[in-house]
Amino acid sequence: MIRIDIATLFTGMCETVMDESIIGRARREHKFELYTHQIRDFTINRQKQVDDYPYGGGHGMVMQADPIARCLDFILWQYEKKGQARPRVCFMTPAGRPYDQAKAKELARLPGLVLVCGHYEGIDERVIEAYADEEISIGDYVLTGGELAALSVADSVLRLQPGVLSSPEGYQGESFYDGLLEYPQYSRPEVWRDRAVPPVLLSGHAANIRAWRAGQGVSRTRARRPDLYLALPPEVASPPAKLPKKKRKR
Ligand code: 6GU
Repeated sequence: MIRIDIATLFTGMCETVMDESIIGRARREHKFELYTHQIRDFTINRQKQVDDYPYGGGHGMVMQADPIARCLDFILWQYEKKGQARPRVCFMTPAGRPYDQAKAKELARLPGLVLVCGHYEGIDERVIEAYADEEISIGDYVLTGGELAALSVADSVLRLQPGVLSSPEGYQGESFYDGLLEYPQYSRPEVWRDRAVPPVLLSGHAANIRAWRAGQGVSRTRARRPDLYLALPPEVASPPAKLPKKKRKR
């Protein structure tokens, strides 16, 4: 069973998200272990200060190395005490390696994962040097803190754990699992505001439905994500299932 630890200044935010929905239910059912740690609890100064001005000047504050280091020492000691292998330590920073489903699958196979959330203008580089196995970014945009990134990583890793989703097919046919975008989905009613469900889906012809969905997956990927399309193996990309006739209005 995988264990994830999140080191953060905003434990409430992390607990709230991890207690909701599918992940929350799986957590209550002990399908994995997840702990949040308040970095401020590991300060040793009277004011419980965790940040300070940047050397060399500049605006904003920098998260100090020591509270993070002491927090990580505590987490690593817990693993050691239980005789568990050292967990992978990942710092969430916008300068990290871009996160993707391949990384999610890699992390999902590990027994332990520690996600460290920065805040303010950054984290003292020395604690990253001393503790980080890797730095992860969730995309080319800037967040106010690492929490939303850590929660995204935790969610994407936890949903791959046995028993978290109702069935493994839940993720095996989906976007990015095989480098393709998902085919479009429809539910009742059959006609909604003059828009009908594609007739093939009502045909009951399983092979035709499979073929239609595969074609949709490929054509959508080509139209929306040429970067992913070019990376597809030729046997997946090759049957250029007809391009959409009309572009959707934006
Ligand atoms: Cl990991 N942190 C912050 N602050 N911003 C980000 C990010 C992480 N990934 C993308 N933007």
